[in-house]
Amino acid sequence: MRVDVITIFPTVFREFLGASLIGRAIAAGLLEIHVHDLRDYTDDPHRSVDDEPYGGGGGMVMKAEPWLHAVRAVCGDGPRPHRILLSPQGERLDDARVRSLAGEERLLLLCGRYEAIDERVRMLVVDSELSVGDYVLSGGEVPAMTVIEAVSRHIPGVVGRPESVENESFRSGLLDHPHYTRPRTVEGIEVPDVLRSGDHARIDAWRREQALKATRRKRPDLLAGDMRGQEVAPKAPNRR
Ligand code: 9WO
Repeated sequence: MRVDVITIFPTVFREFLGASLIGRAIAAGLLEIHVHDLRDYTDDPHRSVDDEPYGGGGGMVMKAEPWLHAVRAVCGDGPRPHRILLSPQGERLDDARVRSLAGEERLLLLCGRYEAIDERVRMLVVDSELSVGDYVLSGGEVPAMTVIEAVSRHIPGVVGRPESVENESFRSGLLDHPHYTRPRTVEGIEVPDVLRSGDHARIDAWRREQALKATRRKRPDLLAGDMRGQEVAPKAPNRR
């Protein structure tokens, strides 16, 4: 997969792209990432990318033309990328959307700054507007890294063991079960006996039960209506 990023802070991507999973995916040729400086696509001596809003009010608005020039230049060569603007006004990114983006040959991520972006950018060069959560940040760079990291995990070969991706939270629609490692006791808290029993059928059943309980308690919105009130385990003792 090829990902292009347009930002006024290209340097903030450097460390991120070299680290760990992403760095290895790039080195292995599974992922290609190009970061572009929006200011390179301005045509005034001050390289300005923002201006005052029509209609007044506070804050600065990102000018349309640098974006139009940058997007068209970056799209120029090769297959047409799916063009994504990261913004709190976008549709919420979730696991299903991440998987669908992973199927694209090319992505182009547009990272805004300041208080807003001229509406003509959305109208002319954006295919999807995506949000990573209902809060305002200072720009789209951190959300763009979120998209890159989440999508990369679904490119075949990027995560060493494909089961890791498949077993994770969200494919099953449930949160993860609790995990333990050595030592057996930490500040008086013991590892549950079942995990040391060696009985893998019981361990699987325990993990499924814990996952369902955790989801019901912390994220009931993830459960289908028919799973919300049900007993966790078929033979669970009556709690009423
Ligand atoms: C600022 C603002 C202030 C008061 C009320 C609403 C507001 N919206 C914004 C705003 O959207 N500012 C943006 C800053 C302009 C584009 C880039 N910025 C941004 C992207 N902030 N937060 C994101 C973002 C992107 C994806 N998911 C979550 C947040």
